[in-house]
Amino acid sequence: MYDISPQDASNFVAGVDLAFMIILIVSVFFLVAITAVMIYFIRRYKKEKHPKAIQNEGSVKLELLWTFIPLALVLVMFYFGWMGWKPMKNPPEEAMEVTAIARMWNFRFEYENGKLTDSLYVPVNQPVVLNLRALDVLHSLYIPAFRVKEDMVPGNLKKMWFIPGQVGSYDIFCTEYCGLEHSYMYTGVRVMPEEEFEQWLKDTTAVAATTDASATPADQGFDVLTRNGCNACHSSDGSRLVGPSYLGHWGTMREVTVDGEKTEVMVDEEYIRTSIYDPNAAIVDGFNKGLMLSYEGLVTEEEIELIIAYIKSINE
Ligand code: HEC
Ligand SMILES: [Cu+2]
Repeated sequence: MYDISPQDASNFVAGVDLAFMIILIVSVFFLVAITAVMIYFIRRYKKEKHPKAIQNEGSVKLELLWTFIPLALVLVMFYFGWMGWKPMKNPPEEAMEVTAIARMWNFRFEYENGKLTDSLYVPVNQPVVLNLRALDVLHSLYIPAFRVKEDMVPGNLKKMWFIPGQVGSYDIFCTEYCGLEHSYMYTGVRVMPEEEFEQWLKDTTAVAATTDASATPADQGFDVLTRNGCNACHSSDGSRLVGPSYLGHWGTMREVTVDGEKTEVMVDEEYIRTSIYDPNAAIVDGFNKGLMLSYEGLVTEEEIELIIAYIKSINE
């Protein structure tokens, strides 16, 4: 068991809030004090009351006072800031590891047993380390309730850790501007009692179960697209987003660039499959290379069948 104040959402709340309070109190004190002295001087030294200006040559005592008092104050702020921050850099050995993967514009969480989810699930009162991976551009993972935030940098594995203190649901935001749909890049963290979490973690059918098996293949296909965040870049109504719409091209010839050369390809099952697993092999005319990343290992062959069923269904 870890020693977290019972009303705190994580082990870092106390340290961060204390540093915040101290800085806030110092700031408010000086706002009030400086404003008061300023008003006092305006009245005291106005022309009617003090008609002749005097030249002040300075005072060593005053100079020392207003050097050392602020120095002491900023050192106090530094001390509490440091004490709140330092434990964030030292995750305990026994912490459970989860990999957080960010891409334009969603988060994914991968557990040690291979389970993959789009919101974070963690057990209460157990340390959790998040390995932060960004696939395309800079993102930043922020859980305000836990007082933790860390940049996610492509090619640079950073870590974040915390001990959730209370069962409940909290927000996760991306706090690094990462393009068009940045403001929609949010999800949640669900803190569960330990037994419930163990149950949840073992149940690897849970992800598949979010798709209703009795739904038509086309509807299931749409679920797959939603779950993977494809709809941030592709519309179903013909409108142009970051990528081409799903509507209107099935069975037609597509103008693409392959290895720098323009050609035409037929939009069929094979083309859709390659577009998902190797998106930069053929770039659709008028769209940018390098924005869509491969979904190999994230979207299964069966899910691609469902996506194709969906694309066919809207193009009938
Ligand atoms: C970050 C934005 C982005 C995301 C997310 C994204 N795509 Fe794309 N996609 C693009 C862009 C841009 C293109 C056009 C350039 C190219 O051909 O690579 C494209 C092309 C495609 C094509 C070829 C379309 C055509 O009209 O010829 C298909 C199919 C496709 N994406 C499917 C998907 C699926 C399925 C997902 C989710 C699993 C997905 N995309 C996620 C940006 C994205
Ligand atoms: Cu982002």
